Amino acid sequence: MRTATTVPVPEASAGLPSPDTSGYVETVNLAAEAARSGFYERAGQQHLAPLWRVLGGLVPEVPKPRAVPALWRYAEVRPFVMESCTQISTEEAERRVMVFENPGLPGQSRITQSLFAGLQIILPGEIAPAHRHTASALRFIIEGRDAFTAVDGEKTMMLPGDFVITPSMTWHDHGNVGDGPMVWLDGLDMHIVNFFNASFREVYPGEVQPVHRPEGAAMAESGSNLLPIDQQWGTLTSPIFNYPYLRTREALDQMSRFRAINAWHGHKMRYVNPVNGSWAMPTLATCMQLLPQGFQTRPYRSTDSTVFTVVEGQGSSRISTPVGEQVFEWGPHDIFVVPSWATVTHSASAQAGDAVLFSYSDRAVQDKLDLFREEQL
Ligand code: GTQ
Ligand code: FE2
Repeated sequence: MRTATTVPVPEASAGLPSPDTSGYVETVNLAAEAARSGFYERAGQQHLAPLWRVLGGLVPEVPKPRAVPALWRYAEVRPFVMESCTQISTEEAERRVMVFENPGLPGQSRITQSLFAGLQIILPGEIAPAHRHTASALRFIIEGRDAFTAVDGEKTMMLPGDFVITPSMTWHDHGNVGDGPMVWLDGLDMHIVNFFNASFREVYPGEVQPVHRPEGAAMAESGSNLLPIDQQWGTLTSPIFNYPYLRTREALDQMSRFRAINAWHGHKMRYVNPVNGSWAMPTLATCMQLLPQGFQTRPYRSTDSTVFTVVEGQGSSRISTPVGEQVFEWGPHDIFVVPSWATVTHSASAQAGDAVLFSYSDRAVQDKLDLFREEQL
């Protein structure tokens, strides 16, 4: 794990008088605060608190994420994921996942304020039993083959680089029918769901759900720029639940041959829901980008904290926040996170071929709420 040496200190608890003045609006006379402590004390007994002591923190001038930039090298993380298999079975764990914890948000299962990320592993012959929940999940396949996920009665086999969706409240179980381990990155929106106290979860009566659709059914119905004329879709989640890397990579490769490159993103594509043209998932925005060998992006910042994982190539990302600047060197399967409003430039190494990065963020929510902002520097 690489991270900044400066990690923001958590705010002091609500004891009075508080030595922490970070939330005060600038106009408050701090010398006069002591004289007001009796008033604060009496108001507190009525569960009332003065806004002027906290307004600056409640409504900051610019985003001030607790989450810090961080990088996890796959070579350092993988041994722990493997060791988790000797510690616990999928049966006992329900899902065997090692969770990425942002150093600025310890103990909260958050890689950013709003996003969850973890590495899930399934060994040959294992099954992760069926359940469903309001939280949506994405799977980005890191290594292995011959493992499947089943979603509402349809199975899909997964290969490295595939982007697989588990929509809200769909029954899902995973299994490995191959002869080696399968590891994928789990991205979930449960922190967003829990922010609204809107979470439900149910365990399926039985280890796996019945499969009643042929493999490839969803792809046939909605994965070829064609949709059945007699079908309505009732959710905001894409009916395509596996976007195979083979097709994504081919699109990026062709694009890079004829299209002018974007100075801030390289060749960057968003995964879309073919039914409505919006993001593939209602809460999580997912993208794949190609940075040609030796290419360096111009500095960029946006309000969506973003999780990246490297699919191909090598390179580095320079990330600047108000507390400092860091350069993360990355290669295949490494995972790094860029917090809201941090400025980032990505560079693809001049030696290791084109770099390909998968990313997900909370932009799909911010777009719907008219909160998303970006700056191309
Ligand atoms: O695979 O169903 O990492 O429900 C967290 C919650 C994975 C899953 C996670 C889940 C799953
Ligand atoms: Fe789940």
